[in-house]
Amino acid sequence: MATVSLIGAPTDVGASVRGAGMGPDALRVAGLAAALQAQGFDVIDRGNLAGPPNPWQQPAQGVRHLPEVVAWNRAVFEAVSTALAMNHVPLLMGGDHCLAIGSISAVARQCRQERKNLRVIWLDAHTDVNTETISPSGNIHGMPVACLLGHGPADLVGWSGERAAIDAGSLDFIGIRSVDADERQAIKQMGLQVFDMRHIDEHGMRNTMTEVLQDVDEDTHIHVSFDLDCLDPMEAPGVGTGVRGGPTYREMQLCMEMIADTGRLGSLDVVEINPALDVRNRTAELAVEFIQSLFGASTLVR
Ligand code: Z70
Ligand code: MN
Ligand code: MN
Ligand code: MN
Repeated sequence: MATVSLIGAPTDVGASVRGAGMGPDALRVAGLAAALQAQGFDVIDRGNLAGPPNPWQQPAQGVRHLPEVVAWNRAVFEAVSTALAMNHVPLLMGGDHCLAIGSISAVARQCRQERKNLRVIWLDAHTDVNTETISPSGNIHGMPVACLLGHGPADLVGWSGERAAIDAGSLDFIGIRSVDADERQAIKQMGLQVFDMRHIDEHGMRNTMTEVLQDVDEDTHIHVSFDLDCLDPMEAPGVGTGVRGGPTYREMQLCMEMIADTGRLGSLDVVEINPALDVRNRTAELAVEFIQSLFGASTLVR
């Protein structure tokens, strides 16, 4: 059985609402390590990374807290690289979604070295493909996808060793229902594959995931970047920017189970849990349930 490396990154420097910095401890309190251990995994909790506090400033040149976001991502990049070098499955506990820049850059670099095909599955209400020139907010948690595709603030681009850590064709968005006006243009220009809520409504989660996973082969490393605001806020109230109309509990379980069935999950981000807005840690507990499914737990023996 694989070893899972839990990496806490307690920060909200990329977010518009304070509180996501408490996410790692919310996941610990919800029993994440014990849940994975019960499934037979070795789990090492690496504790929390260190980084600068949130200065709570206004955006400058289109971005908020750029030096702080760089510092946190540097720590994430190093920790994820270390876990991958040991052949562990890194599980990044955010923190806000800006941390996917460091996490996925490290994964992309490792995949290139091992000649593996990286596939990124981005579970989110938002596409996070803004840049400093088009972002309406300046919040960097709305920009990680752009940075990973080689667009965005220079300090956050190129970390994997190539300008683009991933190409548009190896990234799939699931659950999308909030896209800013200029972001829509960027999605078209970059040729991104968006399985939005309309697609899930019309085709169902099963057909959607069959399409997403069709070209996964033995040499594929799947990275899941799981923003908890992908879920409907009725289910997951503990997020900073909830958007009505997300996948149901059952749909999200099926999504996780179908990814698990490929046997190719190699790394994971769990981000945007905001305990300050949650109800009795419900969102972190929900996250633990979905992570269990993603790691191959199944309700019945089949
Ligand atoms: C908006 C922006 C965002 C997460 C909100 C929101 C982005 N598109 N991302 N919550 N996780 O400000 O760029
Ligand atoms: Mn996000
Ligand atoms: Mn989001
Ligand atoms: Mn695709």
